[in-house]
Parts: sequence; structure tokens; C-alpha cells
Amino acid sequence: MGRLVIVSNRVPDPHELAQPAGGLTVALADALRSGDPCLWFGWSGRQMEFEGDPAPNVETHGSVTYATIPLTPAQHRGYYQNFSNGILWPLFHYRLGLMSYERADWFRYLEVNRLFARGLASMLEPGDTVWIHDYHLFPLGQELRNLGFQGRIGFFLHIPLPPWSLFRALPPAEPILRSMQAYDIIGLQTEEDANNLRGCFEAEGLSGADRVRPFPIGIDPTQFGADARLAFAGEEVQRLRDSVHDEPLIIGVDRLDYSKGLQERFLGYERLLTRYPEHRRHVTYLQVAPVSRGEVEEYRLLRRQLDETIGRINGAFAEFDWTPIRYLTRPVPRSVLAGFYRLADVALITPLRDGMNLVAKEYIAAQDPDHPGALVLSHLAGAAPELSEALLVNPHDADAIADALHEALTMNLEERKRRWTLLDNEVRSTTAGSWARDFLTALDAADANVDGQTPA
Ligand code: GDG
Repeated sequence: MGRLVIVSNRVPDPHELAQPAGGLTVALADALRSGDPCLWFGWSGRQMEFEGDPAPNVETHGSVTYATIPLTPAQHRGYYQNFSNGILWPLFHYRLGLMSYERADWFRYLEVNRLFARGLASMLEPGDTVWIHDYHLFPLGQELRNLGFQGRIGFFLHIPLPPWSLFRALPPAEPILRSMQAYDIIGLQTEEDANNLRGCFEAEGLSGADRVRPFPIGIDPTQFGADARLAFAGEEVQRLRDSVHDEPLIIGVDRLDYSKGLQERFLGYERLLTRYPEHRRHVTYLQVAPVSRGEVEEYRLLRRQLDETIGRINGAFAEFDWTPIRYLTRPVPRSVLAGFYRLADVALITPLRDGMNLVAKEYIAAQDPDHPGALVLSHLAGAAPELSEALLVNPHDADAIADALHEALTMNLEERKRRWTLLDNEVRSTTAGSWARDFLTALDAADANVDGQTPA
């Protein structure tokens, strides 16, 4: 049997795998605990000038071999910052107005995908199964086929995929969809995303709809629950608990990203304080929002906007001994975060769009079954169809957020337990491990794309 070869834009530093602050790495790290031999290929995170193709840097830790290549500053800017994060990310999160397209960035994106393909092809063996991750690497499968790789190649998209009516606004919509014909299986987070991709294929007259399937991603709930119990006894949780004096705590945890609906969420919390004044001087909202993609202009603007909004709300509502919002833009160690989730009475997770949203699942896994908290969740998160027993809200509606927060803060124990039990069953039924196994089983069962053409 050949190896499993994982390809993603970033390859985690094996020494930092315990502290990843991004959904893709978290899920794959959990899925990889199986111990089967695996090669993980991607960008090293380093930018350097080089001539010709850089040789991959190879390091083995346990059963996983990490192979990484650097990018030049111009490649990094065009492929990663501009095309992946300035064009694909906003469009795929339904934010056409934030997309700023330049054809030169598309060419850089193709150039880096070819660079990845050449670097990886030199390490592939017949019989290997290749699993490519996320929007940075749509054309990679086709590039590997062009270099003669005949084994199975699967692709998983971690973010939403918009309907054709939006997708078609992408100037290279057609070549991207055409390149996806190289995949034996294409996985998406939800049925809605899968239907959207099928619709795009159909609109372009491409076959391949039969290879598109939803594989909702999960976490390792047993491990996360254990981490949460351990963290709960730790010093940081004790300090947080002392600081809120047995008053209710709301928590939000998101990369600082416009897709996460942070601005709208703060306005929803402000509406709670306005319309339900009984919570003033009692409730605390802790938002952890580690800075992400700080080099992209849109993210710098968002950060300034949030600073302004939080400053205004805190200024207007705070008392000399009470602050309504606590806001951290540094990451909190995962081992501490799990305890914060367990302590919090409510999780407030209201993305405007999200592929899945693992934080929602982590919050459920971290709860004390005898005293579970309540989850307020955007109905536009990929997790919403599974987590339908959460208090689902429209993240654009400040009054709906305020009402749901009030309901969560006043919900009796019996109702919290009833909802949590159902939510916990859901979180346990699709884990990171079962997600990876289901995807790889489907890939294994697919007709191998032997001639590089669409299988019959
Ligand atoms: C993408 C898709 C999809 C966050 N802050 C800290 C921290 N985190 C961890 C969380 C969670 C992960 O990062 C975030 O995962 P999400 O799924 O919520 O969101 P994205 O990063 O946008 O992930 C998403 C995911 O891929 C997987 O397919 O669900 O829709 O956008 O694990 O706990 N971890 C630590 N400190 C922090 O401050 N240690």
C-alpha cells in the first residue's frame, strides 16, 4: 500500500503542532494521530529569493515526514496574499465587493501551483494517494496529472463554495473549474456547498458532479473534553473565574477575519445591554481574536473598526468596577482556551459565512455535562445544519443576537442539558478522525484517474 500524501498551503511546524490556531491544521493534526506513514507537503512559511526550483526541506517526526519549500516575496504576495486571500477568500465567503482582481495575481497563483507540483512530483511514488487541501491549491491536481502522476488525488475545500451566480464573477472561473476535473473525489463541508459546486460544473458544461460530496469536518471531542477538564483546574481559568465573581461569562473565539461577523456581533451584544439592562454590571463578554493575515489591507481596516467599536461600547456602558467587553488580539494557548470554554456560560459564534466553524464544536466538547453552557450560533455557519439544537441566529440582525443572548443567559439547567446532550451527540458522531477516514475511503473506492482524463 502506498503512502498518504497531504498537501496544504502551510505545513505546520512539527514542534508547534500542539498549538495550532487555524481550523485546517487543527483538524488534520487530530486526523493524523492514526500513526500510518504520511508525507505532508507545503510552503515552509519562509520567503526567500531563489533561482530555479528550491529543493524541498525534509524532516521526519514519528510517522509523519514534512517536506516544505520556500516562496519568493513576489510569489507569496501574488499567490497567497492577493489571489488566495484577496480574491478567492472574499468571493467564496459571498463578499464580492471585497474582491480585488488583478490578472498578474492569477498568473502567480498558477506559477506557485506548478512549483508545488514539481516539488511534490519529485517525491511521489506510484501507489501514493494524494489529498490536497483548500482554495490555495485548486489547480495542483491537474498540474500533477500533467507531470504524469496516475494515482488517486482527492481535494477537500475547507471554506464555503458560492453558487454559480457569484462564482462566475471570478475571471478565471472556467480554468479553475476545469482543473478540478483532475480530482477523483472533491469534498466540501456541507450539502449546500456540494450543490453549489455541482451547479458550477453544470453551468460550464463540465462533468464531475458525481465526484462531489459533502464531508463535514469535526474535532477530536474526547481529547478536547479531557483538555478542557485539565485546563479547568489550571491557574489561568482560576484567575478568569475570580475576575468575573460568579457572574455570567460569554466567550467568542475567532481568527480576526471579516467572515467571522465580529463587528455585527459586538453590535448585537451592545443591543443586549440596551434592551435588557438587567445584564449590565453582571455579564462579561470575552472575545479572543488572534490577528490573522495582518499584511492584507482589508484585515488592517477591520482591526481598526473593531478597536473603535469596542472602545465606544466599553466607554458608553462600563462602570468603574465593570467592563462589558474584554478583547484579546493575541492567541491564547489551546490548553488554556479549552478551560475558558468550559467556564463560559455562553458561546457566541456568529460568522457571516463559515465553511464549518470548529470553535462551535470545541465549545460543546468542553462542557461539564452536569452544568453545560448554551451555544448561540449563526445559521450561516457550516456547522449549523448539524448543530440545530443551538440557538440559531441571523448574524446580521443585532436584535436577534440580543434576544438569543438573553435567552441563553436565562435558560434553565434542564433546557441547557437537553440541548447540550443532543449537540454533544452530533459532535461525537462526526469527528476529525471519522471525517478523514470517510474521505479516504471514498477516495480509495473511486476509479483511479489513470490516464489523467476524466474517468468514465
Ligand atoms: C477554516 C474554515 C473550517 C482560534 N483562536 C485561537 C485558537 N483558535 C483555534 C480554534 C479552532 C481553530 O483555531 C479555528 O477553526 P475554525 O473552524 O473556527 O475557523 P478557521 O480558522 O477559519 O478554519 C472553517 C476550518 O477551516 C476547518 O475545515 O471549520 O470554516 O474557515 O480550532 O480553537 N487556538 C489557540 N489560540 C487561539 O487564540 N490555541
